[in-house]
Amino acid sequence: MANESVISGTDQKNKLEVKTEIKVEAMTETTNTDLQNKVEPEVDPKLNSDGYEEIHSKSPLFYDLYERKAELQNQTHYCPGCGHGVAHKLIAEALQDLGLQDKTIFVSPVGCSVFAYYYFDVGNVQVAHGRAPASATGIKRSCPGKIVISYQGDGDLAAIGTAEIVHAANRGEKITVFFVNNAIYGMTGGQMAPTTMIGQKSTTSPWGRRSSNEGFPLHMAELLATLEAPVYIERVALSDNKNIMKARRAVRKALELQRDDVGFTFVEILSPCPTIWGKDPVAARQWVAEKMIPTFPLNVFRDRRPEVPAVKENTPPHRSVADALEITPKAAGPDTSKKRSHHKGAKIKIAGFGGQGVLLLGQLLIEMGMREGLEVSWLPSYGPEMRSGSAHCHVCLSRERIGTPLISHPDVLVAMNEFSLRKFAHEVVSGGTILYNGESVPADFYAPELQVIAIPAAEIADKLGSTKATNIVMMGALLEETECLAPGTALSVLEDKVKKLDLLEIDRKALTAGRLFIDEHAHIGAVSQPDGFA
Ligand SMILES: Cc1ncc(C[n+]2csc(CCOP(=O)(O)OP(=O)(O)O)c2C)c(N)n1
Ligand code: SF4
Repeated sequence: MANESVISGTDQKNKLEVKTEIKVEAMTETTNTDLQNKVEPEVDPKLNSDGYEEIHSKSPLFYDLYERKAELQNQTHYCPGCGHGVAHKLIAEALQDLGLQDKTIFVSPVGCSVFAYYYFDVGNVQVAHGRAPASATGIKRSCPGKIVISYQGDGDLAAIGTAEIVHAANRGEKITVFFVNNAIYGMTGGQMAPTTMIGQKSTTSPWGRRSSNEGFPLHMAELLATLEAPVYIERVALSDNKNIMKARRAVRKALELQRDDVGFTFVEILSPCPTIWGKDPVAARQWVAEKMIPTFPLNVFRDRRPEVPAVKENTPPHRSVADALEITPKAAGPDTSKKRSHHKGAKIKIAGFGGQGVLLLGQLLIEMGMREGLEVSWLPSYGPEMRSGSAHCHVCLSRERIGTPLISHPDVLVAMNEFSLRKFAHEVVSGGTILYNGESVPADFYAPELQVIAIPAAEIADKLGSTKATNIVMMGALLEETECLAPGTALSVLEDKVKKLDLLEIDRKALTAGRLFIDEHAHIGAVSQPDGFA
């Protein structure tokens, strides 16, 4: 029985689904008896008139539904005939077959494949334009057991990200890079890419690329193959079924090498972009074969195991992060263990205007979290003005590893002004808390599912000697209300960080005053009622 497998994107329907056709040829021996008893062969209902079985399915590694626009959850955003869909399928199948799904972290680029995280049911990170190899480096070095994939277009990898890819390859980072080369910027409407071929028209080279003016196309596979470190570099093409099968093998091999911890692997995939090329999907594939392959020859440019250095290289001592930051010896304050024992972590957003100590409050909290042995993250966001412009930060304190420092739905909002209260209140989880720096919650502010506590922090700090301590009053209130960290830790952090003794004294009092305010007033008068009155 001959078994021929043909894989092609059924992008006519703009779906990622791939039609696999299996041709089944029955091997029969004809004998006289057969002829006498000639019976019409049974027609297998599964086969179509050409003798192929059509299978419409997608790899289980893809999400069942793509959580994108409500009306488009069964299909990808790629154009009909786009090579990204086929490349996605090859990667998904390889990860599935190699049993790597749960270990994989996929780094999506900027470009048409920016939404790859909607499709791959693996760990996903989306990064800035061209930076995927740098981000992948960080991820792989901090999680060496993971399979880290940097998936990039030619504008992303060979234009804005040239430095990142060259240096990641040169360092021999143990990541896999899939480089989808369609000789154009797809997402932004067809500008010339570094890989645009001589004579090829684009919106920025409407006369066709000229070597005298725009230079020659970059051959990234060949360029990277001049470096010492890479272990595997191959160029493949999605031009026809035979080449797609070769691409399939290359994708698999690159991932296997990463699984075996061998070194840097790179697969360049020549890929059709029918929309920008102005061709139908079939003609676009032909164009890959007839125009791209002669310019970018298919080849294995590197396939070797790294040589063991002749001289043993010095390995720097491995130190824990806490050790490197010199935070281990500093014990938390006296009552730390008591508080920590019921601490479940908190996601906090602190918002106000520049100059109110919004970002500093966040930094103090994560320093405290580190001292208490928690996982922490701090993500600041502010405008061009250093003072008076709006600023906020996301603070995550967790017993578990933090997936993202971005907090879309905080448990606690510390609103340092009314603008921030109104702007961010809707983000707070139902049942969450808002600590508002104000004498009372504005009369028309209504958030019945939240606990809103108004704290006259600026006034309290002013009475203590400096409005600069407003953020510390809020910190005291936060610690008392949520018990997210121990006040003793706060004191030890303040003692280390605040160098001016008079200010430290005010901060100490401010911390206590914030805590006392919660104890004495919060649950009596300062919490907003469903009718909106504090
Ligand atoms: C810093 C920055 N510069 C420019 C852009 C605009 N931009 C978005 S995608 C893109 C080109 C992507 O082309 P390519 O990497 O070839 O991917 P394709 O869309 O063809 O898959 C550009 C220039 C951006 N988003 N960010
Ligand atoms: S513009 Fe080109 S690369 Fe982008 S989705 Fe469409 S066909 Fe694919």
